[in-house]
Amino acid sequence: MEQTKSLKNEKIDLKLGNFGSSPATKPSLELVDKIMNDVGTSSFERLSKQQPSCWFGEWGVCCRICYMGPCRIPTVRFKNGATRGVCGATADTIVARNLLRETVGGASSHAEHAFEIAETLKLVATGKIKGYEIKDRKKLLSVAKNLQVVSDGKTDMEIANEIADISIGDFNKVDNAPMNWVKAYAPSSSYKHWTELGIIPTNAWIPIMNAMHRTSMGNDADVTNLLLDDLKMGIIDGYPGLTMSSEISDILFGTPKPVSSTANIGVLKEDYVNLAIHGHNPLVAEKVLEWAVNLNEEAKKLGAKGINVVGVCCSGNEVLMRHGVPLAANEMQAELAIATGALDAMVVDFQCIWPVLGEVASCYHTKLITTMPYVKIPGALHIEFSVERADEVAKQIVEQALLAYEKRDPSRVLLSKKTEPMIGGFSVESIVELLGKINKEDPLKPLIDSIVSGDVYGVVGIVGCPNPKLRKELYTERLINVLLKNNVLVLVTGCIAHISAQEGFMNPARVDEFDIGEGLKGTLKALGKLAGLESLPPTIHMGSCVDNSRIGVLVKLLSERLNVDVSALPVIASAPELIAEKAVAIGTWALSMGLPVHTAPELHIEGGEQVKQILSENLKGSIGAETFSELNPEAAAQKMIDMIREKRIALGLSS
Ligand code: NFS
Ligand code: SF4
Repeated sequence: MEQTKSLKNEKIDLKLGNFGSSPATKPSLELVDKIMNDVGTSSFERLSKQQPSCWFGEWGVCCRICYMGPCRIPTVRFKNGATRGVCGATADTIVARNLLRETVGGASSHAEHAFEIAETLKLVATGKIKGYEIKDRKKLLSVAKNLQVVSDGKTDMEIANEIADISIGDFNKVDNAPMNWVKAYAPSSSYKHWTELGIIPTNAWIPIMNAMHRTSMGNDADVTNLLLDDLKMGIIDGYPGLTMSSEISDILFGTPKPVSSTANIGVLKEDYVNLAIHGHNPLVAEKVLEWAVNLNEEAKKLGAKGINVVGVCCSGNEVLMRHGVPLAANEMQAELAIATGALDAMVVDFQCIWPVLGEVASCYHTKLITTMPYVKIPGALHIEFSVERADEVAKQIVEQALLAYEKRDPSRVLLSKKTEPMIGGFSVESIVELLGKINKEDPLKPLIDSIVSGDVYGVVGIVGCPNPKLRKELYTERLINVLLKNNVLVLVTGCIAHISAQEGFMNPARVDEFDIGEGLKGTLKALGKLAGLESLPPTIHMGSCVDNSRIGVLVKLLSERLNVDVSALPVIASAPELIAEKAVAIGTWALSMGLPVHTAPELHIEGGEQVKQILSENLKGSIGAETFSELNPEAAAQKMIDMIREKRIALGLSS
């Protein structure tokens, strides 16, 4: 018995990160063993088989954009070998081109997400589709105001139609006027810097085309020129990407308000039909949720207690924020949710959906359902979604979950009953409303006062993904711990929000349990009381990855209210377990706004001396911000605290 236990512990050590370290999450570690037994693969196993990873790629000095190559530049690290590619490209040119292409990948993802939602608003406004409607009139009017659409004397549909036209126009207009969404939502100091640098985009599609063009063989070799375009791509990610997605989603589905829910794999229930929503598109997620409610009685006819919808990744965050749907799994845990043997269906749309899910699902009774014409996965059932056929498709998806439930094999189920209570749903509107209870005329003042007094020493937005390379050491949890201890207010989104919730950082009842600085703890408790809670949670969940736009709006409000440059604010952005190109693009947007950006792992720029110099030093002179990487979470937190201190001193605040 003793021996088994110690063996088990050894195994756990290796795999600890997959479900966090809290007592609530530990039982789920067994799922890593289960997936290895049942399927023969897991994220850690696949990562280990990729070792040692290729340092040329890691340092960004591998170029394969033409067939004279692939070329790689060993001399950035060793004495001998090539200093240039066949075409003469230097390490710096290769690194800068690769970085820009990464950012394009991210910006394209967010731009297409936004475009699909803007198109849907157009169809709603012109009465061409039935399944969606304008749910949040207040938000409609506020977006109209921001975009300078006159609403007086117009119907909601007319206003929505104009918003949709301006939004779609920002993609396909060919004049030289700045994009409307950038003008409307950029902080004024950032906008000024971008004007000086000449990087304000006039359209979303042309710069994406241009960036792919200029980074192809035999074009832009000038590192500064390439990096300026990288910043422009960040701006595209931020506005006709993130901001447009969140703002129009709020119009169609409602602006989030604080909502309680639960997190962890234990949110799957043995006696229910379990249906997971995975991906990023609220157009799909909202409809599936609606039909799960509609068909709940059908589940009872099968002997289940009902249909239990749970969230994975950012689709999970979308439906958590607006409906309190529990958070089952982050990106990396999606395969483990299937390995419970209790998940009847997983519906996916786009982004962060690992191809392995098809293979994993085929080892169980789980139906993996793809919905996007451009995201098909071997082993999945494809039911193509369109907003015109949304109801019909969502109904079919839920029916698939019901059919699969009947095939569930109880002998193959491994479920933990442990869940972690959480509060999410913090939109800027809900934060302002809460602060307005202290100061109605000037709602931002209480937050500013707390920053001035040092109760809130600074703010760090921790965003992005769970990277198996850093999950094992619980990088995110350790980073958050140090920041909280030092009175830093932590805002979270994306899969970091999943990690945070699983660890208990979103449970107000645990605010005394964590080692949180007295000033911050007092502020969280005082604000929590006003919200009718015992405290605000230690970390504030602001939504999915596109909802980083909400952090952007908050930054805009603060910098304009204080009339200081964004770069002067004691605010930092961090992507502590960076995976996706989207996270690179979000970081680039934050950087372009003037926020210092921390990443781990390091961006693929180590091989480009000049690129590193510009990103970590020279940009401070123009936009006032820099990137930095730190692989030790405690050291990273300390670096952030030091940066915040410098900014506080420059603002004349207590250090
Ligand atoms: Ni963001 Fe959301 Fe998660 Fe990373 Fe992927 S789901 S968009 S990229 S992995 S946080
Ligand atoms: Fe090599 Fe130049 Fe071709 Fe890149 S573009 S693969 S560096 S020859």
